[in-house]
Amino acid sequence: MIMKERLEAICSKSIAESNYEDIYKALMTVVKEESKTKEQEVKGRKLYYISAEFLIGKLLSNNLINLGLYEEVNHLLNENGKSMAELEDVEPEPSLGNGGLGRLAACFLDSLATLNLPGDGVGLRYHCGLFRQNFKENFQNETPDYWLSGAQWAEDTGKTYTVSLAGKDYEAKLYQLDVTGYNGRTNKLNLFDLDTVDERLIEDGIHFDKSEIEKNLTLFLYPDDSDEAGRKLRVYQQYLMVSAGAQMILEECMERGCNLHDLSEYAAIQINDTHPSMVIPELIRLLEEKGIDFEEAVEIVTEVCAYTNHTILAEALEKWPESYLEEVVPQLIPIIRKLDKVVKAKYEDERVAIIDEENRVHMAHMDIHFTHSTNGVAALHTEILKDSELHHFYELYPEKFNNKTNGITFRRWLLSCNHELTDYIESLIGDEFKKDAAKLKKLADYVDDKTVLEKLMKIKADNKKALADWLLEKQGVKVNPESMFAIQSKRLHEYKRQQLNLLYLIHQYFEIKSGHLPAAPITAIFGAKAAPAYVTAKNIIHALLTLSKVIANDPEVSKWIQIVLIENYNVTAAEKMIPACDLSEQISLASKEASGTGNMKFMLNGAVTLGTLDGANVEIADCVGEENIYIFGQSSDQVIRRYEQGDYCAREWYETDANIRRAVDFLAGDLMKAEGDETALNSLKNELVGKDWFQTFPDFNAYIVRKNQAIADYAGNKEKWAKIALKNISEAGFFSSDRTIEEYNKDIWHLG
Ligand code: 26Q
Repeated sequence: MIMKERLEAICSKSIAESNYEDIYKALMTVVKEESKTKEQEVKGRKLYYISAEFLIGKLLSNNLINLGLYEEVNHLLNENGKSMAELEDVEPEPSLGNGGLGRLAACFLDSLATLNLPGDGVGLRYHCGLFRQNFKENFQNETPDYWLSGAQWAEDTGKTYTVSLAGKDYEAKLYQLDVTGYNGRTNKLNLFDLDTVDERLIEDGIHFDKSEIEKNLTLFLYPDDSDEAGRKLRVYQQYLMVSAGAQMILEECMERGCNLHDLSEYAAIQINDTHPSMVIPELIRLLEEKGIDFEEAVEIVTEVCAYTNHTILAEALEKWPESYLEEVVPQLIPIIRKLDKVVKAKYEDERVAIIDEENRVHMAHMDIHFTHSTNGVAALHTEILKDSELHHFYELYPEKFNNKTNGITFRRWLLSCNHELTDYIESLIGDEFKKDAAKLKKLADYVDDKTVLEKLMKIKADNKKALADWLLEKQGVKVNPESMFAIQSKRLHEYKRQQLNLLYLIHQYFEIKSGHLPAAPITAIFGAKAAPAYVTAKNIIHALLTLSKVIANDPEVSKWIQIVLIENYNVTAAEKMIPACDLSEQISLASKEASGTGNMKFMLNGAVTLGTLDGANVEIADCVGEENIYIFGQSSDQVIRRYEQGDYCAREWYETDANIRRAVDFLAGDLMKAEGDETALNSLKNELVGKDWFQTFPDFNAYIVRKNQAIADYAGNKEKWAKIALKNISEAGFFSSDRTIEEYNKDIWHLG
């Protein structure tokens, strides 16, 4: 049946008469039917990617593209006076992740299915995803993100698994949603939930009663962990996920003929950071229950599991007090203690122990000892793990350490979010790049072709106009599409240094006031959520919102600079922002950003990077060459040395550098206080002058010089700028998650 008849049969009326909700539901049905035909029987080893986050974003358009139905549906809508954009607005975004780690998991699922590899996701079905952010009186406010209303992609499988938490049994229900590959197979994302969870528990904002587990367990993605009840809830969530997940994995493998001794021939489990690490003792427990002795169970689990590290920030490495685990998962305690004993018998070094002298359980340590692979997510990150953060482990197990530089799926981050650029690339080099990203290199043939360069800039201009329209409609903000769009979008964190960008904008304010005008007008666009309990991050948002008003009130400066914070930055917003970006701000303190993946998305869409030599920026610079990227700032070696010496004194920089002092004083000066909150602004100023833990000041002047250079190049020579953009697109192939997944498969998983 052709699409029109299929949809009209489901809607029981013509497309023209149907509303968007009807069409959305009908298309969901069609997609589900089509994706079902692409399910494949699994032979050999299957991957289970277990992760507390899957930041999948809206699914309709992406599924239509992957199933080859997009053009037909788009045409049909247009014929009937409807638009895909309005249809997309009907779908709520599942924000089941915080940021990079969760989005990476979603990109990996797309690539697995596209590459025809058997690989499912395992996670949790949170009733509310990451909080919704809105701005009120220049502050961030949080409200719950109810996304589970209306038609659902995920279906109730009818299967449940019993999970014991604090000595009580709970039924974890399995929901599954289809992961369609681009011209590939269909895999599954398995999400567990409890039927008893009750959204009425939510009080004002995102607060809720943390005492009743059966009512609140999967209510929120990462509930506030600033108090003890919150932290424990996180352990409850993690164990629900790993216990139900492990039971499901064993059941599936046994159905396929596995006798458990040979589990590694049926399953590979990738542990996405330490959040699912309890899967190790849980699998050992389940194998022992089925009659396998401890030593063999440990061997099997070590062969099956592999661990990915996403951070070197010590505070983000999970260490649970043994007492928490004793309360929540007493059944794992004897196993964890046994594993700790095995380690202590082998290695005297306290630094590699699982349970430390303060009775804290180091999840990452358990992962490294009892999996066969530990990987970092960019070349520099992996080197830092080996040389410093995890050096003692590297000495014990050099063969376990490996790098897998992150990637992004081109289906969502080019084909779906930037149709105009995709079509143009296809008209130049054919469509092979959609499945074989390395083919983008062919674009390099056109770097001297004026027509191509002009068209590229025309596409960018169209995308900027589209973002401007969207901003006006969503936030009532009017921006100048002729200005340079410099975008920093990522979670708000001091190490990512939105505050460096903030100080630059203040610096420009002074420069403009004294007659030193920038080479082009700039729209500085931010997208960032701050963790609700992270005071300094919230103060940085407050300072940006306040400065935005101060500048808007000043006609002399507002001609040149406008600051826009996008409310509720999420995947959907990113899809609008990324194609419209001229300058991609990747300015973390070198050594701190494990990889970054936004940097890759911007590059692929023809933005030019302004960044430090951190994370995957290093590899982007290697690919495009130093003339096609704006690099500044201290090297990671210098930063690490400064930390080791412990002699960084922010106040000295503040007192001796006039630029720094001028900008920082303005931050908490009269103009800002008139518009903003004195306490918050003072506290941010004190944080910077008194500590500046992420070394903003030493990079400040280098950032100003490099950024101004980029703006001058953009304004002065559009053709040269277009060439740099084209070079960036042509070198983006390496950053396809298809390449990343192929490496994981070759080195770690050996699927199928
Ligand atoms: C830990 C303990 C208690 C509460 C929360 C957490 C927690 C939650 C989320 C710790 C870490 C995360 C998320 C980390 C993350 O997104 N890391 C990013 O991973 C990306 C994919 O590898 C990298 O590109 C980024 O550099 C890295 O920051």
